[in-house]
Amino acid sequence: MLDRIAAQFIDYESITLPIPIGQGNINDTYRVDYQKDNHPGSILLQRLNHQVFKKPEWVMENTVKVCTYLANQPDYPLQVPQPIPDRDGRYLVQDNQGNYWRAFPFIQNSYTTEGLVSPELAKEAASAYGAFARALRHFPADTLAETIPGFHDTDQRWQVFLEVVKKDPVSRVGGVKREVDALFRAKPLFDLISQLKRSGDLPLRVAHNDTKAGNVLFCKNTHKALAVIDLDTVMPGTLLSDFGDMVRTFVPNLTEDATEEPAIRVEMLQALLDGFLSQTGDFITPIERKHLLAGGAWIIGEQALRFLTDWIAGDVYYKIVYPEHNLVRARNQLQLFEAMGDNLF
Ligand code: GN1
Ligand code: MG
Repeated sequence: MLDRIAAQFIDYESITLPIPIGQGNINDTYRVDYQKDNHPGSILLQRLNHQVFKKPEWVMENTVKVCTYLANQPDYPLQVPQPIPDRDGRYLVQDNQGNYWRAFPFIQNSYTTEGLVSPELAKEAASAYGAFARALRHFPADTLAETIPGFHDTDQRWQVFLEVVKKDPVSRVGGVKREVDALFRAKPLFDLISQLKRSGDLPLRVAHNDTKAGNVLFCKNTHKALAVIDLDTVMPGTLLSDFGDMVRTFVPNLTEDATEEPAIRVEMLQALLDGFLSQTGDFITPIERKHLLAGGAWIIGEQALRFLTDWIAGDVYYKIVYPEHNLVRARNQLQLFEAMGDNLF
């Protein structure tokens, strides 16, 4: 089946079996190697999860707009993997089960990393995300579609959480009283962030919204960043959530799936600040600068809220690998939230 999808995007004489790559919780990604006129080529084929992205065509519109803009910024230091149109010029192809597929160039000699990274690599990634924010600082953010409405609207997520706790559809609330209480301790910070957004103190910017280590391509030889990838959640948003998701994913000494209690690696916070501010320091506002670390605690708390909501709802959003996966992730993020402590921001 995948070879037929691939044939929509590329001409080839022979093709290898698609190799699954990446560890995303939402989409499925494959690398396809092929031969054409005795030359090898590779593309990425990706199934876009249309339960999560209800308007797949909006995702591609945003992606194409942002890629085109970035590719036209002479001082953007990174490569821009632009989506590949199919033979009819469309960026999405549907299979006979109704799934949506798109293709990207595979950047040779690159790697991504999902696990723990060194401070050097974290600084490099933060600098790449900073360069991305910098290149898009004059892009009219409000012309982008909200591919997932209210993605970082924590007030709205809080309401959804309260409703699911009330409904308790699969009788799990009794077992998570401590976790629910712990989330209430994050509420004052959620309120502070909402207030900063409402007042206009946090300017609306183009946000990437998934700034984990795994969304930066690094060069296998130099370990320098080559590209920022995964523009599915590029939307109008805030700079704090992008810095915040970096803190969430780079700073702990364990990944979000770990069952043991994660700790903060302070040297990583510094590496992220150094890398990010090297690109953004001259244009971000003093209020943004002041709240970067609070952004970290915010996004960690919000992720705990999202995982716990999904656990209580009966695992309807995130892919899970074993039954208690969402609960383990929620506990992990709550412990991380506590570890961030008030002294850091
Ligand atoms: C999802 O699939 P992945 O790992 O790129 C999620 C992120 C979460 C992350 C938590 C569209 O991202 O927001 O932070 O899982 N993406 C969406 O692991 O909800
Ligand atoms: Mg993603």
